[in-house]
Amino acid sequence: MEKTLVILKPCTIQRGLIGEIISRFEKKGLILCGMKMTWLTDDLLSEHYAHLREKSFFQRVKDAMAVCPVIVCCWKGVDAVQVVRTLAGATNGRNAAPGTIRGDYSMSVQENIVHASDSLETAEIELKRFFNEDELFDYKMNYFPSLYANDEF
Ligand code: IDP
Ligand code: MG
Repeated sequence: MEKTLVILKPCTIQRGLIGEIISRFEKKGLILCGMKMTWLTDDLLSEHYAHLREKSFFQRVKDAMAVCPVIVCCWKGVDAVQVVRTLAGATNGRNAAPGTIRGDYSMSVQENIVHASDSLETAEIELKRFFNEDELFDYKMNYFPSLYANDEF
């Protein structure tokens, strides 16, 4: 089963949407393996957003991520990386489909509620970036037979 990283961005904390957004992932059937509040540093954000370093908005995106603490979560499930990206929706909240998190809660390309890892390789790197090994947990969920068929996991 895959594990993926989600960050509830400062805009989500400021707008009082923490419970709503976590609830989306939980209701979908993803399993929470770790969660903590942390205040991200500019150095960590430079690493995390390295793929945007040539963009004019690089510093602004990093500053927006450091307005207040964020909540980092690890979610587990079959195809969890793609499932979470689909739930998150398109980067620009104004274009994101209704029913997706960004489509339902965001009017912005920058203030778009969540970060979600974009591939399995990225997820592995990003989980190591934000969590120590002893902050992630594997445990049994009793509702598994209601969530998946035997041959799905
Ligand atoms: P993603 O979050 O959908 O994976 P990325 O292209 O990886 O999108 O960009 C990372 C984050 O940088 C976005 O979630 C958004 O907050 C911000 N961002 C991306 N493109 C723009 C832009 O054109 N203007 C302002 N912020 C942007
Ligand atoms: Mg991305």
